[in-house]
Amino acid sequence: MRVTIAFVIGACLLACPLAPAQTVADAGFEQVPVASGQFVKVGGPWAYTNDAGIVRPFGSSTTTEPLNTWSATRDAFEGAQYASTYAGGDTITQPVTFDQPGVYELSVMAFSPAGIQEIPGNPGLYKPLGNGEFRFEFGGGPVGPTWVVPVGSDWTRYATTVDVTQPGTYPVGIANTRVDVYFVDYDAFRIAAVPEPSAAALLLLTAGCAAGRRRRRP
Ligand SMILES: [Ca+2]
Repeated sequence: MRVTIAFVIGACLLACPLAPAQTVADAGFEQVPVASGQFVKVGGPWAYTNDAGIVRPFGSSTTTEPLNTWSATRDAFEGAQYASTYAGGDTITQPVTFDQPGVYELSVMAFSPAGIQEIPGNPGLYKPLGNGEFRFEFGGGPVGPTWVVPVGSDWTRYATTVDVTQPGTYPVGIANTRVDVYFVDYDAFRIAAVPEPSAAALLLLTAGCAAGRRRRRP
């Protein structure tokens, strides 16, 4: 019986290796201090393009200046701040070092506010906000499906998996895909290793089960 238990414990250790922790710096957009009801586009480990930046609720853009349109109409999912994006072409990325190859899950909390927006660069032109759309970014391009963030939605976690074939440092983040009138706000970015049973572990499990069956025979 001791042999069988040792087989099973060994197999489980091989099948469920301790996942290496991939460090996402400032995953909740708290590092750069932002005044209440304000918006900041530079600083910290993340790089922001177009309208993307960090907000501290509550507030929304009252300017129609292009590339400075933002929204902060909910409390942060965690902490006091989060990232805001407006329409297509906005990206939020940072370099992340992966020490080991493997499958990793990228995920982020997101919501899309409802309302009416004055169109940047077109004073007096108002349009209703619609659904947001984004994809995860990995290695300098989009990865996984296009996620629709329904207009008027509350914080929800969206996730996709990436296959890291070589250890290294890769840009990781999100990119808004649809060119339209919408906001998507983001918080609590996460990266987690996805454990996969190795072939050796499956062989050990099979051997352990066989040994167990033999020992149970009278
Ligand atoms: Ca936060």
